[in-house]
Amino acid sequence: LIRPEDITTCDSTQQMIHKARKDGVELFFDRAESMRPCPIGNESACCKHCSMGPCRLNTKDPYSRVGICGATIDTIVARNFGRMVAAGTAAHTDHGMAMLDLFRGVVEGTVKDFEIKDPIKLREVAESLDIPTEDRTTLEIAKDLYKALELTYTQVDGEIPLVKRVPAKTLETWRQEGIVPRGAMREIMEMMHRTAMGVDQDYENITKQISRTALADGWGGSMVSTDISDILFGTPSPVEVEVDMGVLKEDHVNIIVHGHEPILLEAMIVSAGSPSLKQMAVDAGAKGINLVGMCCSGLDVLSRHGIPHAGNFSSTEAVLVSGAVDAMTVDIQCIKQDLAKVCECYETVFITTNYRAKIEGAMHVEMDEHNPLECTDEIIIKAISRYKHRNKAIQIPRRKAKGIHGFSHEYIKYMLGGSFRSGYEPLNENIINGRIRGAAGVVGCTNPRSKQDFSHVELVKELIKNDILVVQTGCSQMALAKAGLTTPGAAALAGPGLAEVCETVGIPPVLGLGACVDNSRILMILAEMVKTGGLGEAIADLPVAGCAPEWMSEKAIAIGQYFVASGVFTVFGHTFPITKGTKFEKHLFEELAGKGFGKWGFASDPIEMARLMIAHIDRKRKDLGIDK
Ligand code: NFS
Ligand code: SF4
Repeated sequence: LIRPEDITTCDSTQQMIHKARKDGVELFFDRAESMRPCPIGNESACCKHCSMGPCRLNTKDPYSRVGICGATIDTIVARNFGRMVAAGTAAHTDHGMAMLDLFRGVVEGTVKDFEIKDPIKLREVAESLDIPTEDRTTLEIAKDLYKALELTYTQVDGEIPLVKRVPAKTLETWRQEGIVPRGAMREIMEMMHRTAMGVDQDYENITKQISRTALADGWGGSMVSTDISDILFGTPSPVEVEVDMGVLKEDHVNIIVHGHEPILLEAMIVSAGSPSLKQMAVDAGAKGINLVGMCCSGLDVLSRHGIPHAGNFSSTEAVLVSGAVDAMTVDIQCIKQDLAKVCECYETVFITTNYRAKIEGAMHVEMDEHNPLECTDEIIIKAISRYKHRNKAIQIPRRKAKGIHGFSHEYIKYMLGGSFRSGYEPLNENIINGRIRGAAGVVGCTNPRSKQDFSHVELVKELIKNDILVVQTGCSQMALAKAGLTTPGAAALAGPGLAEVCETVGIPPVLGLGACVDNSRILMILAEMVKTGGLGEAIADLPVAGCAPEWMSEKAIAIGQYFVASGVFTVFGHTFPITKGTKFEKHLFEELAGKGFGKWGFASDPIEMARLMIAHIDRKRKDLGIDK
């Protein structure tokens, strides 16, 4: 058996793997060991888009064979890649759609338990879409905004509304290529159509639709999701939070909320505050109710309300092994089916809440946004009852780390500029004068095929050491939070220029922006940097780079592609779903940059990832004439 220390650098998860082995409970790490990936599928060199196949091509000699229909390796890998982007985009846009449903309910008055919490953001978003705001009530503006944002999904012709935020030159590139998204539904539909048997069989043309679909995610579905979440639940501002499994409390009713739609945890917070439920917990012998987030759901409420967070994707089973979790409740995305089994082993109540995502063996308590507390009250009652009947040995890892999170792009603007001249000028100035070399987004999942957290942490350390400011989202943010790098004190690990800026402003060198849909906040930062001036005219001119070192989800591929199409050099780690030595590879990894986009990069080792990113940033600095 592989040693836990070789599986993960997360100490709590290591402890839980040891315990799981003692308890005879299988975790996904164990299956990752015993199930080797198929070498052909690993390079995406197979096609099963029709029943003449499946056709498997030779990854060692990719042009030696074609599919039965004649599809070449480039067609096959491009189509497979396109379908990953379609699936990832669908996930983010459907999540955004759920937020839009909620917003519509609030605007129409049919949803009473939520309200517009941030009318300032509402006005800003409306103004960014040229919706008149002067002398109008919040509700009037909200009604117009709803209609405008709905077009992000449903529009069949024209340009999605939020492209108004894209720097002019970047948008010009998209127009020239004919890839400005019309509406997300149309782009996803067309992507699926074009990748079906016998349709688009030119990898360059397929790539155009891949970009168009991905852009409908980044500047569409994800951005709408972030904006509406901020409007309804508040725009994040820095907050100190505790993370890691040590946030579980043995003498409390522990409830973990894992998934992606913020509404579940927002409603849980209200229920957990109810005096009668608190009393019920006390009557059961507990000191109180302890709400804890995981994955992106957790990041949403950590950023907004400082709710503690127990860990990232690779720790969602491990945390159950503690025996201290009375209920785990989930909604959509990144929820491993085997959580049901592990919950059963530890008698943890496992509850699905979304009609889209039921799991065999789980209890289903549906969340209805018109009456959300009915669902969350019931979850708490079930958790209290598990607490009362706890009969498993409990072993909670003692590790906890404190950090500052909740950096929205609005707050970054305010914080950098101070109250007198809020704006991105200070960031741009510090990049131009060389104190900050550039900026990097380090984001994305963890993956049992890659030592958990290791690449995230080593990469970020290397970047900040080289004076590169790091922004983060998703499971990556949690890796760095656990490692203690989201505190202002971490500036000690930064290079002298970055450290000076961090100390002056009082920020960590690693800024957590929230969940994966909040990668849209990174796009907004990039757009602001271009508009502020001095760093070129397009996003592709900026000295920035992105990385998802331990990615696993199709959503990550969609995100990577929208960053590439927006102009960012984007490095992925540990594996990449295309066949090496193909024209399609060359297209993604080299040629796109020549058309005014960014491009993809790949490396397995975090120091090598950093080297690629720094080299790109230095090249951009040189092009801008700010290398000294
Ligand atoms: Ni992002 Fe959130 Fe994590 Fe990966 Fe999954 S939780 S949306 S996909 S695993 S970062
Ligand atoms: Fe094979 Fe072509 Fe059918 Fe794909 S579409 S399975 S390559 S015959």
